[in-house]
Parts: sequence; C-alpha cells; structure tokens
Amino acid sequence: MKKDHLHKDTLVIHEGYDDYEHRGSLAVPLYQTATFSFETAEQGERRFAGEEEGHIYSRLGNPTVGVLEERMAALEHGEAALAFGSGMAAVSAVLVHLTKAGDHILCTRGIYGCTFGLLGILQEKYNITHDLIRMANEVEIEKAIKPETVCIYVETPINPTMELVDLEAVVNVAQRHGLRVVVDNTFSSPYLQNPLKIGVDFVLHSATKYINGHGDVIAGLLVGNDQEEMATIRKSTMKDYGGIMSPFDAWLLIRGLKTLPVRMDRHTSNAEKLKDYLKSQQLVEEVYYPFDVDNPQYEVAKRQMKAGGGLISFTIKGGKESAQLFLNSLSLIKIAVSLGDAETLIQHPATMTHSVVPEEERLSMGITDSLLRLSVGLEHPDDLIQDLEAAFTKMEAVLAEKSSN
Ligand code: LCS
Repeated sequence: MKKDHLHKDTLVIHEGYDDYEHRGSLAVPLYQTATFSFETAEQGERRFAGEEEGHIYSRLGNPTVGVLEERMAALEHGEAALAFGSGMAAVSAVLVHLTKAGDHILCTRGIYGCTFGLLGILQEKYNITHDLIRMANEVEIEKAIKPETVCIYVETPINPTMELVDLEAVVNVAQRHGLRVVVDNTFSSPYLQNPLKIGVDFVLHSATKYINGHGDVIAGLLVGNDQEEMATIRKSTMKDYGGIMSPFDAWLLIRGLKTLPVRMDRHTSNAEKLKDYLKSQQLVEEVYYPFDVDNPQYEVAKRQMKAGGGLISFTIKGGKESAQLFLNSLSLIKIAVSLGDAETLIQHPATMTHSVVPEEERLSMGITDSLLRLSVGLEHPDDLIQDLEAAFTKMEAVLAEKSSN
C-alpha cells in the first residue's frame, strides 16, 4: 500500500512495507540472497520475459532493497527510485543513461571531486564534454548551452563551498531548451529539499551520508519522476554496469532512514549554533551557511530548502598551514572526509575531497587553501564549541610564539 500522503516523519518509518505480508515482522526482513528460485521452468521464462511480477536475481531487484527504493521515491516526491552500491554509481548510471558520445553536460562550477573525475573519464573516453559554470541566473545558464548539450547537472548546496543554485532558474532554462536536469541532493537529504517538486528530472544521493546517518555504509540512490524511464535504467545502466546495493546495506539504510527527520533537525540546530560561534571568531574570515542573514543567497535558501542542514564551510586566516594546524588542534571533532554522521567531522577540501581537481579549477570553484568543511554531528553543541574554542586558543598560542621568534 502506498502511504505517500503521509508526513515525511511517518513515511521514513512506514512507506513501502506491510508487516502482514511478512508474517508480522515489524522490522523489514533481510533477504540476504543472490538469487530466487522459480516454481517451474515456465515461471522462470515468464519472469525473464517480464510477463510475471517477481524476483529473479538480486542485481535486478531484491525485496529488502525494494522497500528502501519505494520509501525514497515517496520521500523525494518521485515515481521510482533505484539503489546503488555508492553515490558515485548513482551519478555514473544517470549520466551514462542521459548521454551518448559527443554530447555536452552543463555543470555547476563546484561539484564533488569524484564527480569531477567521472566527467574527465567521460570526456577522455567518449568525447562527452562539459562546462562548469556558476549558474547565477537564467541568462548565464542560457548562454552556456551548446547544440550538443543534453543535460544540466547541479549540486546545491555545492560540496564544499555551500554555494546555492536557484533550481527554479535552472528548470526554467532546461524546459525552454528541452534539457534534462539532475540534482545531487546529498547535502540536504530529502527532508530539507525536494528538487523533483520544482520540476527537476532526477535527484540522486550519496546515501552514505544523511540517509544512512551512521557512517557504516557506502551507498547511493537515484529517484526519478518517470516510472518507465526508471525501469529502463534498471534494465540497462544499472543491471549491466552492475553497481547495485547489497541487501544488507539496504537493511542498514532502512534502519538509519527511520530517524532522518529527527537527526536533520538536530544537525541543523547544532549547525546554527556552531555557525554563530564561528562568525564571532577572530581567526575565521568567512562562514558559509545557507540559512544565515548575512548570506547573499539567503532568499534562494528559504525558497528551496526547509532549513540549512548540518554542513558549514569557513575560511581560516593563514592559508593551508593554519588550516592544518587548526585540524590538528581539535580532539572531539574528527579529521575525516564523508559527512552526515552522528560524529562531527572536519576536512580540508583542497588536500582531501577536492585534491583531484587541478589547482586553477579548484580555486575557480572557490576551494582555497584556507577553506574547511565542518559536518556538524549530533553531539551536545556546547561540547563541540568547547572543542573549537580549545583549538582556536592553541592556534593563537602557536601564532603568537611564531611572531615573537
Ligand atoms: N555527491 C556528493 C555531493 C558527495 O559529497 C559524494 C561523496 C558523492 C556524491 C559520492 O558518494 P559516495 O560514492 O562516496 O557514496 N562525498 C564525500 C565527501 O565529501 N567526503 O567523502 C566522500
């Protein structure tokens, strides 16, 4: 039974699952199986021919994974979802589905480092070219469209600069030019932003992050608003490239997803406190957070996001050396890539997540050596502020000693 008229807080717990169909098992059962037996040879034939519903082989679909897919489709206001073995597998599947050799992809100027890497592979091997642009307004987007452009690929907020892209503007241009739009919604999660509702064609997630929320799974999800097209992706780029999600990972994600609204509210309230604290610090130059009165994109944020979420970027005085000194001075906050976990994590994009991006390109994306990305976790905010405070104090002492020598 579809329950998609319910609130998200309820959907994350109930959508896509009926316990009475599973011997009353309250928890979604884990179908940890590679294959499914057929009662007869004819039944196998019918299933392969698509004449009978039912499972065949877990690369083509699995009941545990299916619950997660249905739940995600409802949460993103889509028609269908597909589960992948990583966020990058979801990115690859949708881009390979939408393009052919010689096509062109228009991308936001900032994107996750490995997505940038994938665009390089597509260009080198298949002459699928791309341009990275700011997408500040419709005119700028329109100007960058080429005869061979087939899709617009957007991250918003952008990893790691937290810049926003106005999705309404992107959709307006795309519709005028018959282009498809893909949005990487990893930073917001389906709880804070639903691009399909604005007219986007595909939404994807690194489910490794907020959807799981517990830092123990690598996974990806793709949601679309056309059931038939999603079935085509399942039968082609998903099945034949093969980057699917395991049933156990889907089971863990179903468990993690149940608390998504509760976690996102806490990530957000913690982030708001830390953002205000960082803004008051002498050693901090700039703080980037979508829901901030000083953010020039605050209006865009309010229009397309429910709240600011758990990620903050900020620049620290003194470049790479200071940035690394600051990281090394923290103790509760862990130095790690990834994001969206219960633990607060901090990383230095220039030398970590975005180190594959050539320097000139990286700087044009706004990823300077001074930029740090903080994924605010679920700890008590006062403890996190205390850890930041101790690191700033340590840093000031080191800088004072250096200047006196
Ligand atoms: N999209 C975004 C916006 C991401 O941040 C990531 C991973 C991916 C896609 C790829 O997802 P994965 O295959 O890792 O599940 N971002 C990472 C990051 O910022 N730090 O470590 C990984």
